[in-house]
Amino acid sequence: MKRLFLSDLHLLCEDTGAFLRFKECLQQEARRVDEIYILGDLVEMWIGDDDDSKIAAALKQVLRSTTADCPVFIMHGNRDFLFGEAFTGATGVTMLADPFLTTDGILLCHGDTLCTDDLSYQRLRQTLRDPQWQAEILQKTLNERKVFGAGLRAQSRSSNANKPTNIMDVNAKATQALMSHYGAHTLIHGHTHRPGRHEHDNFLRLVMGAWMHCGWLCRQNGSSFSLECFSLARRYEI
Ligand SMILES: [Mn+2]
Repeated sequence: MKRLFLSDLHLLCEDTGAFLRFKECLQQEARRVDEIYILGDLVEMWIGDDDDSKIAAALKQVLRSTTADCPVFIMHGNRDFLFGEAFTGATGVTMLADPFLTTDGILLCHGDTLCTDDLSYQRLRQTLRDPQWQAEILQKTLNERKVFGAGLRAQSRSSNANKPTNIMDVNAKATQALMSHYGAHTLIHGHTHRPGRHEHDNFLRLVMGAWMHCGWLCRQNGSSFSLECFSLARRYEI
């Protein structure tokens, strides 16, 4: 099985290096791998499937053409928790529950549920993922949601700036408990923006980085996993 995993692209505009590399990456990899997984925070903020911005249209177009060649699975992150049925219908992607266990024992999650030391974030997450709260947000006009989304991003920046960095990483006990519960041998996640390969006693943990200074992906080829980073300034070539 050949799979490609991405996360935390935080795409903001359709004409940035990150967006162009994302497009090239999906176009090329869709012909080479069996499945593509995007484990949350694909975009910087998703304010609803009716978003009429250029990036929303460009994103849907890229995903639509990719799913014609290769199945694409997407997990909600803490920025794109409003991806809904209209989005999946327009793009052909399949949404995944968080966490998701593959048939070959790989556990996938965005990563934020494991940051249990960050109590204020966990409280916020409960609200953001509450279906009733989401339904109320989606009742607002598109313009109201644009303002709301910008406020949420600003709030995230300022609250994270004042937090000790260790509480924004995954909690070791929570991670171990999750892996034992699912009996998985490998964990792949993002969210923390701390890319790395961690060989734990009884499982491997691969953390994808955010697409800031470079692009990141995790590649599975059978039982081997590699973490790769690449320039966002030059055309993506396999
Ligand atoms: Mn995140």
